Amino acid sequence: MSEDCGISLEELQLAARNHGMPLEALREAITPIGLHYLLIHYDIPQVDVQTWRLEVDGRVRTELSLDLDAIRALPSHEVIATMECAGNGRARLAPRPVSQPWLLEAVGTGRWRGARLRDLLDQAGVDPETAEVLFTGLDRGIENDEEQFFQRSLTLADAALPEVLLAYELNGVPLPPQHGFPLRLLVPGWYGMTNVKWLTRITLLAEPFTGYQQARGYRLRQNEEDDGEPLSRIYPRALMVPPGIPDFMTRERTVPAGKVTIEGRAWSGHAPVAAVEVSTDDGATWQTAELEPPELGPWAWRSWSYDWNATEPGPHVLACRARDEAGNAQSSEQQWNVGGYANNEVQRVVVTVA
Ligand SMILES: Nc1nc2c(c(=O)[nH]1)N[C@H]1C(S)=C(S)[C@@H](COP(=O)(O)O)O[C@H]1N2
Ligand SMILES: [Mo]
Repeated sequence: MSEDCGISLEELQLAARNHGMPLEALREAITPIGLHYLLIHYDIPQVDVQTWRLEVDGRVRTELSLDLDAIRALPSHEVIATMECAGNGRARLAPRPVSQPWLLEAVGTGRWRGARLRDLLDQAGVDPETAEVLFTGLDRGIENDEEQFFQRSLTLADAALPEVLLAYELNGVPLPPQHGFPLRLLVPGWYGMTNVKWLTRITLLAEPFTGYQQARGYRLRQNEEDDGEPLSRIYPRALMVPPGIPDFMTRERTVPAGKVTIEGRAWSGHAPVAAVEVSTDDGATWQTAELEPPELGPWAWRSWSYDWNATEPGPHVLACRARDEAGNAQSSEQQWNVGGYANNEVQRVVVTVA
């Protein structure tokens, strides 16, 4: 990062709270809990599980107020899901949208366990005229001059998908405070903001939700007047484990000459990953990487590798890119928008062959 990007103290303050996944952790199929990225708009709420309840209200036959045992008593399901923040890649955009300044590390893969949302909705009895399901977290703050709880909605059809969970476990243990204890929504394949943490209320709405995080935030807007399209599913991305060893300050890499196996993971929330390609000449030419089968199921990243014959001493720019079976691909140039969302420009890593 030689360019002076002028990160402000406010951005640093966000970045120090909301850490990313160190990219060497791409070696792990399931991200260890402390290495999974974090994004928390306001404060982590302190929850007393004895008094905590999940309220279900709005257009339902029976309003519910459930403790954690009641949710654990529903049939439990496990989903391995790769979660990525919609702002991943934001920090290199020019001009830089001022928010959490992610480079590429806002991703992680968890083994989530919970009850199916649709089992709970069945229990409450949903009015068929319902338009949306609103999810409210316990965390409260001020954003865009508006005091609010963190809230997001889904259409009833999306909420009823079988992979959508009310998750109470991550990697075999109760959710840790930073990931939404005691309960969070998990919508596999969708950008991070969909997965409301510290869930306290589910409300069935007759009309679409128009709160800040839905109507203003998390939309692809070209200017302040533009309403933009809402973000939903994750666009494809491949990331590599940075090869060799890093320089402490620049984090540029050094490898010894010879065969270098470049490895990484690739994902898409739209469709299965179709191919991963690697370039060792800054994107001038691309070679097909070896793509492993989807061993972790349909909602998780897949591992890939490519053997590079690194004979020429000096600096090289490595890059990787994925595309999915729905025809979505990674862009070779950044896609600017007001919020700095869904920027899946290819990763570049400078590696010096010694
Ligand atoms: N209640 C609540 N849920 C939330 C958020 C939040 O700030 N509050 N952040 C969202 C965003 S933007 C992301 S990217 C993911 C991050 O989940 P993680 O911190 O468990 O990785 O949580 C989402 N759910
Ligand atoms: Mo996010």
